[in-house]
Amino acid sequence: MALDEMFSNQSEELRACYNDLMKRCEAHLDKMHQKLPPPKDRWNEILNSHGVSRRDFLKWCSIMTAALALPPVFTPKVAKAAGMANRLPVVWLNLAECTGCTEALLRTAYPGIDDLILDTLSLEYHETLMAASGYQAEECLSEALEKFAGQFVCVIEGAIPMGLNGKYLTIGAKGKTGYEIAKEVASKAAMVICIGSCSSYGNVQAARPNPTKARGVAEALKISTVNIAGCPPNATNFVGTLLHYLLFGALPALDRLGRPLWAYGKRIHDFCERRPHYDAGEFVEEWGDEYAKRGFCLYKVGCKGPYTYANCSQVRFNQGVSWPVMAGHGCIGCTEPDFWDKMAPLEKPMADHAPLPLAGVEATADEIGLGLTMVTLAGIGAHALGSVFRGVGKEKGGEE
Ligand code: FSX
Ligand code: SF4
Ligand code: F3S
Repeated sequence: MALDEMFSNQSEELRACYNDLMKRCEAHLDKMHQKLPPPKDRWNEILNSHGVSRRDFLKWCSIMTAALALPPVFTPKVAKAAGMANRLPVVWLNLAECTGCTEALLRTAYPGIDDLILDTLSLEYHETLMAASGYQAEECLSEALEKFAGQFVCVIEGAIPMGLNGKYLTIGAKGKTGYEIAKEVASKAAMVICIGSCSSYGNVQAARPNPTKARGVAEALKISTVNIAGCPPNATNFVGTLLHYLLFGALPALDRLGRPLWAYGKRIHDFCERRPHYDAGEFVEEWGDEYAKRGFCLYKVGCKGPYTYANCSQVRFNQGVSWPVMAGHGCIGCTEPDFWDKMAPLEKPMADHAPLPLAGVEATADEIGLGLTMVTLAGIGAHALGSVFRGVGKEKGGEE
């Protein structure tokens, strides 16, 4: 369907806006097609060799189009961008981290289409995956920086230790610090994507007492980054960000923590399949109890979904099989800054160990942070407390 036809019922202004967006998108895709190096393998052949039909691929593209908040008429453009992803040079740095992000993103037994995109990225440098080591690896990095200057995407996994002049993390034969390497690579990149909560905000590496003075990349280097938060993050959110860049040559709309709004704009709590139980005051009281078996809400055993912004329930993990709350454990808030400190103890409700806030309100992603946590606690704490008084007919063996 043509754009004008699709938006025939919409205002002139909206139609003009989408027309402009489409023109920008077409121009950028053409530019990328001219500019990017040729692919090592053709995308169609990659799909064929993994038994993915064109129909399945287009279905995936329409899901990604919707996820990126674009109208369906952009689906063929998303398909074109996806087919170009394996031509985008990527330099991937591993700093202070556990390599869980790489594990979660690049290793999968039954790859879906986003996994295939990740598997076939043109990785010019990735310490964990590359065959080269020592001086040879350092040469690969210098060559990539020179050959693809201003063109490559820098992906950073892990925090940057700033203590002892950065010496808590030195890498490679020349003993450069993580800070020095990240600074040099980021300065030559087209954009910097922080993969995981460690590079986004410091995360477990920066948890109290943080002896290495680890920091997130944006804070350490004083630059803007796109933060694909999560410990580990979701492959779909990373792939969507790459697609957005290929489509428009620009960053997606971000919240104040640098997270793409299309992926981190809503609370876990608002799209949780256990939410009706929360609303009905039906809670798991302790691990393995009758209520756990009945899939009740996990708030009282520590779920931090009410304070956490991410799309885990919609995109899920492991080829869409499950996500933490579905698997039976509360969300631990892994997409939020300082969650190891602020959300601990992870298996107890916030209301048990934080001061009571002023009033219960709903909030936008931009209001997350301690302020929001404190405010939201009121509503949540009161609600959980209310359920105790109501008894909600949940004495062991009681009726729902
Ligand atoms: Fe951090 Fe990634 Fe958590 Fe680990 O490396 S976001 S500790 S899953 O893997 O950086
Ligand atoms: Fe779901 Fe957790 Fe919210 Fe309960 S508190 S509805 S388990 S997100
Ligand atoms: Fe992390 Fe919570 Fe999702 S723990 S993976 S943000 S459900």
